[in-house]
Amino acid sequence: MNLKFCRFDGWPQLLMAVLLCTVASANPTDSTEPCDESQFVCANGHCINGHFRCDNDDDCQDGSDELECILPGQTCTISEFECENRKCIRKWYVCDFDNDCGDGSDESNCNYPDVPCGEDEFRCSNRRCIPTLFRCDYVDDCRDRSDELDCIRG
Ligand SMILES: [Ca+2]
Ligand SMILES: [Ca+2]
Ligand SMILES: [Ca+2]
Repeated sequence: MNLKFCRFDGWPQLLMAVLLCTVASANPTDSTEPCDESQFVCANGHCINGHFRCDNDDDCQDGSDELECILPGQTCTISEFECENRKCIRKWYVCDFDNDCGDGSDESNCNYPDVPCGEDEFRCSNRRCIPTLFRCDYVDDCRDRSDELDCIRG
């Protein structure tokens, strides 16, 4: 039997290296401890002192401790839009043709892309396009009732 390979000096070291690497890479997950109650859990899993949250300093190093912060004098979080009536709505509800604020302030000052309505669509006063079939069906599909105006009801 040829044991030449087993006696090759490189093999034990290589094996050790593989073993060590395996152990080392398994370790971080094993040693992750939950943050304690006074700490803030960053999106990247780091624990930071709760006092460092929303202090305008990126302590998590992924910015997550500075997200959703309510700034002094502001009632909405930074991911929200503050309506003129002080209501807070999600930012993506701004300029989506829906009056989410209730006072229309999320739909004012909008630069709507000037997409023409399709052939079978009706252009609402608020520029939303709805299927022509929805016109005069007693449902406010435009959300500004313009599809229910000037209807000849029989
Ligand atoms: Ca911070
Ligand atoms: Ca809206
Ligand atoms: Ca309708």
